[in-house]
Amino acid sequence: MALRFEILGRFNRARAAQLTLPHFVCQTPLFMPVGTQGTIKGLSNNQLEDIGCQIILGNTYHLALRPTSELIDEMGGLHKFMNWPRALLTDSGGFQMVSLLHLADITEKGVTFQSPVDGKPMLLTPEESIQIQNRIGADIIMALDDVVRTTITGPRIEEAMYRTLRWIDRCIAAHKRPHEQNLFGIVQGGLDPVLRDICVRGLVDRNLPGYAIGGLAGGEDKDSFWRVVAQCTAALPEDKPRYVMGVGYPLDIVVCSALGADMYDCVYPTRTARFGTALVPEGVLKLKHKAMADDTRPIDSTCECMVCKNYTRAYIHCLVTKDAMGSQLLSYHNLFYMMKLSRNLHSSIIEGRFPEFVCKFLQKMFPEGD
Ligand code: PRF
Ligand code: ZN
Repeated sequence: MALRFEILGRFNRARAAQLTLPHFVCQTPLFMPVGTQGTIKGLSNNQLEDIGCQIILGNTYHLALRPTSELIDEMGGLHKFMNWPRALLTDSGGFQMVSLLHLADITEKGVTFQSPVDGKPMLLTPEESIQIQNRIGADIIMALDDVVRTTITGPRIEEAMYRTLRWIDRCIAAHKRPHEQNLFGIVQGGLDPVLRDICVRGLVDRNLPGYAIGGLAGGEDKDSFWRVVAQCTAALPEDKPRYVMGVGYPLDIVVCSALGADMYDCVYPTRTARFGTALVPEGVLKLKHKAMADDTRPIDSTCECMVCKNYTRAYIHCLVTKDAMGSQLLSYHNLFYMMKLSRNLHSSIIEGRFPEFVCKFLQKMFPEGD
């Protein structure tokens, strides 16, 4: 195991912890921005550090295609290659292939897909995914899982859950750097509590350094989503980090943290920035809206970020459709918002004022009469 997870405070099921990884000491609850090609689109590493990013996510699938894991290995690993001194996490690649390339086909061997480079069929096995992630060298690496949409039903959900359990053993056997990199297992099982329970137990038996809750945030209703998170967090070990994959929206992060989850990742804050949307305590602010054209206020007058200190809504409105700087400034603000939310969750849990924080958060987002 290459991590330490110390719980510093609790409020009912919510926890605030210190997660010590090989490259950085992180505070949880924690949001991890997603950088596909070894960068968060439009932001420099210095800016990410200024914002308070503690760990960023890279995708095995993208990095393996370009620049390739062999090259990253030759360059001394991804930390060195991209000059990022803090923590990194890589996802195993299967989910990206299935969600990006609808042609991906999953068999017991692994995930088969057509290479977007030359169109040739390629196979990503659990062993290969781990080998690639060992070369990339992230602090946390993810097991290859069989992910199916939560909105489908029938035997395919069960098949994917049992396959995920069979693949975890192949991942563990293939992992060559357990003292430098932490392999997290991923709980699958769709919305079925019996399948989720079998999967959690199976993974916990393997005594992994951390666990992820996968297969969610794929279009299921909120009630089902939160129920699965609640069930999994209740069954996972207290003393290990719990990561809800592909989440999300600020409200979901607050709810999942109340349910005992610790880590999150999502493209939403940066993707929505590129569409001209800012995250604010009231919800979202659409900078493309014509009402912004002569609005001299900052995006959010309560935000202390570099963008809100220096630029008006009118200026960002003007940039947003014409210049990459518009989406860069919005990405900066949105990630600052997510990091501030993570820090507020952490400190309010430790200081015993988590309920007050959640009430204020909800009151701002859903004011009376709206
Ligand atoms: N598995 C993996 N990556 C993921 C997910 C998953 O289930 C999700 C949730 N749909 C996001 N990213 N490996
Ligand atoms: Zn701001």
